[in-house]
Amino acid sequence: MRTQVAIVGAGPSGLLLGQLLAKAGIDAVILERQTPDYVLGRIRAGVLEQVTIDLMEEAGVSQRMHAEGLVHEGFDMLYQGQRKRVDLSKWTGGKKVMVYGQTEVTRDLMAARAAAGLTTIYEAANVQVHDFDGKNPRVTYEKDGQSHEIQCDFIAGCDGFHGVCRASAPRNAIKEFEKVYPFGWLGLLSDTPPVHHELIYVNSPRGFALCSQRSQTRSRYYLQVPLTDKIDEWTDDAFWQELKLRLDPEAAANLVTGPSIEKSIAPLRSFVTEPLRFGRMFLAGDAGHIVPPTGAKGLNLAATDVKYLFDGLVEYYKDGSEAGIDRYSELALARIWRAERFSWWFTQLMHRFPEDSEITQKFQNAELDYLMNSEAGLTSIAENYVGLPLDFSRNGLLKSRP
Ligand code: FAS
Ligand code: PHB
Repeated sequence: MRTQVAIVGAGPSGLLLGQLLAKAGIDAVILERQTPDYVLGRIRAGVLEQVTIDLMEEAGVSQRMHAEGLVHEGFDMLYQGQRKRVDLSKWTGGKKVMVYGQTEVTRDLMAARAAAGLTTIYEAANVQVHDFDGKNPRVTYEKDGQSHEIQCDFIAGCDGFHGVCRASAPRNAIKEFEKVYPFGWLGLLSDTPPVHHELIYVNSPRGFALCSQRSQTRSRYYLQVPLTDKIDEWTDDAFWQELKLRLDPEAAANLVTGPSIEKSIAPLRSFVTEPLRFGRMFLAGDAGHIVPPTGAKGLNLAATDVKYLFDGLVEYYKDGSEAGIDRYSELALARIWRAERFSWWFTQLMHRFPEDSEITQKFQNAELDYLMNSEAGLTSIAENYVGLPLDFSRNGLLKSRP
């Protein structure tokens, strides 16, 4: 088989790239090692930045998102028993975010790809990437007991943190930066109405908590837990009891509990690969970087990588110019590092660390008190949370409000 772009991974990165390429008339085949149901069953991100919303529109898959997504103009920060609102729209000149689960984003992209009759090979085993240092890269895989080969112009490594593409990059050509956090997030999904109409980020002496949502009738909650915790140790009752202990009295009283429909513990890490290009193979999304989910950046960073890569590939195929693909890694990494910094900073501010002493809680409360009562502080949080503009200039002054 031959295609122009072989995409490894049918998560949001691979599917969004495939959809954008298809709309631009560029042929792509997607290889995915799992089944569609397995991919949809992974409960992950919940908040879309404006840039991601715009990309869903550009990809022609935004109809259900606009119909069912929840537009949010702010969120609450709960610390020292007090809840303060970050008015995103006020501090960014009207920008907002959309609460719409990654599962739904993936479902919309899968449906569009299937409806267009585009090739996605699920349950592709032993995917391997070859000859990407030359002009004729290849991808091989096994399916139904047969070995297959795809010849292509480019390989897009959209295969996540544990994928094969980054692992196949020459070790002397890659540098990896990593910080692993000494705790995890225990997430619970329930068909219960959200405790509040907006998200609540909690810094409590007992640990971080987050009250999020998927719809008016489906909620997503997180608790910071030790890395040694096992999911079987957490009954639903234990989860709800601990969440109430971390919330303020009003939220604790309003919390509607119910049976979990999904419960999992995710580790937290900051991770970046440099560069994101190896000859004719590019890394995009979690294949190239990971952020702690505190800043709701993971899915959104994946989307902006895809946009930068897509624009470069269009320039190559339409104008015969390699300038866009040559610039991809540098352009994407500039935005990635700013999101990594925000996600790290927000995680440090909101979580309990094993080495913390009482003074650290005092520092965190003082920083939160300053930020929540400072125009500069609120603007800084808001402009990072809604997402930096795609064309932000690393040298120019970032203007958040007109
Ligand atoms: P993905 O990992 O989603 O997709 C990669 C795909 O490649 C997978 O389907 C995988 O099966 C496939 N693959 C891997 N190896 C392969 C191979 N060798 N051959 C073929 N296919 C292969 N982000 C947020 O913004 N907010 C959150 O709350 C949040 N929570 C998260 C919780 C968890 C447990 C995890 C792991 C991530 C979370 N994230 C969150 C980040 C997450 O949303 C990612 O940013 C997002 O899934 C990135 O999408 P992809 O880059 O497509 O990677
Ligand atoms: C979620 O709804 O899953 C979510 C929302 C905001 C975050 C992290 C996760 O910062």
